[in-house]
Amino acid sequence: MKLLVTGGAGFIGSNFIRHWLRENPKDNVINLDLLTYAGNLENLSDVENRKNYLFIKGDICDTNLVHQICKGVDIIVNFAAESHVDRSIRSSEDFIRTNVEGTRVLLDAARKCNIKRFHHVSTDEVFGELGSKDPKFNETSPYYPRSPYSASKAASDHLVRSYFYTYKMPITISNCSNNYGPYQFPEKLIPLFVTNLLEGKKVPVYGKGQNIRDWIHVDDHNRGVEKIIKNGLIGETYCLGGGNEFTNLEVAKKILEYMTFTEDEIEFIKDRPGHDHRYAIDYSKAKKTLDWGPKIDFKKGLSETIEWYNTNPKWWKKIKSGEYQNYYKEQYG
Ligand code: NAD
Ligand code: TDX
Repeated sequence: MKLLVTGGAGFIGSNFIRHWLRENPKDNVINLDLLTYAGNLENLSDVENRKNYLFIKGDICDTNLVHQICKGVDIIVNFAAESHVDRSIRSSEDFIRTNVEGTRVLLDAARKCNIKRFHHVSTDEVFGELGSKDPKFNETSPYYPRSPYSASKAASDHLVRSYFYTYKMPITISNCSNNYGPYQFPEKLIPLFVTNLLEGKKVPVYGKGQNIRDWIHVDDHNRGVEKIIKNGLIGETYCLGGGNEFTNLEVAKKILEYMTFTEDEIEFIKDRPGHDHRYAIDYSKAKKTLDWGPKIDFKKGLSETIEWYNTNPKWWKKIKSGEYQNYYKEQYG
């Protein structure tokens, strides 16, 4: 099989490529990534010399490039996106461009090249927010995105689904909850809090810290994506979640406790505008039809993740200083 993975230099995409090459060592993987602020080739330094792995620096919005690369590809897995809610609040321009137009370019190229499977990686945020007692999101939940980020992801999901109905394109979609694990950019809650504490800084909790997220280890997510690609039914959507609902304050306290800090390190700051109260995923469809479920216990996954940041200060210190972008600038411009 020949896979085109987009956004493979980011957090989930790089962990996916590592996972796929481990589980499917004979497959060929092309990683197409624009290396925005979130893309980091150091995430893949352990696979970069493999003969069946090729990195191409490029934009998923570049029609000519994408059409060229797609020739001979069997499967496209689309991770490429602008992914941070707070950035989308500051400016939605790149979000619409990459998440919507980029997905459209990929879909048209996939159609022209008769791709066997187009898997689109999406988020639970497209469904909006839940109240504390609402039932969890599932595949039939109505779309109600409330941030520019989630609106752009919702638009991309709709486009992908429309190509199935209109052109019979062999698509699948996954909507996953909040990921954590190694190589996550330290703007997201868990790596930001852990690296701040390692640097002697406080952890900034938005509002009163009562918003709830459903945490899933990135390896569980990627195992789910692999199952969908291999066994998921064409045209179907699958919700993937971790079954780990915690308030942000609870997560902050777990991190502080593991790292032996006191709650004095918490700084409550101004809330995120339009801050979604709660996300939670009912993954029973994936469990029943794909025999998939999360395996990594949150306490264990969180402590291993904290240890990973603790033992890889070079990786995140370069990011926080901005130096990481020099790694590829000489090579790729
Ligand atoms: P990330 O921000 O860490 O990585 C995104 C990658 O996409 C980066 O390497 C970046 O360089 C690349 N990219 C951005 N614009 C591009 C363009 N125009 N062309 C080519 N490459 C481009 O994101 P992530 O957290 O790894 O998320 C990956 C995907 O999973 C996204 O689609 C996101 O919406 C989805 N998702 C994320 C989470 C989460 O908790 N992080 C949860 C559910 C779904
Ligand atoms: O400094 C912070 N303080 C804080 O309280 C940050 C960065 C976040 N938060 C809160 C906001 C959220 O309630 O923590 C929660 C998690 O925030 P993020 O890590 O920014 O994630 P979230 O907004 O939930 O979105 C994430 O999950 C779904 C990813 O960034 C998305 O790409 C994914 O689709």
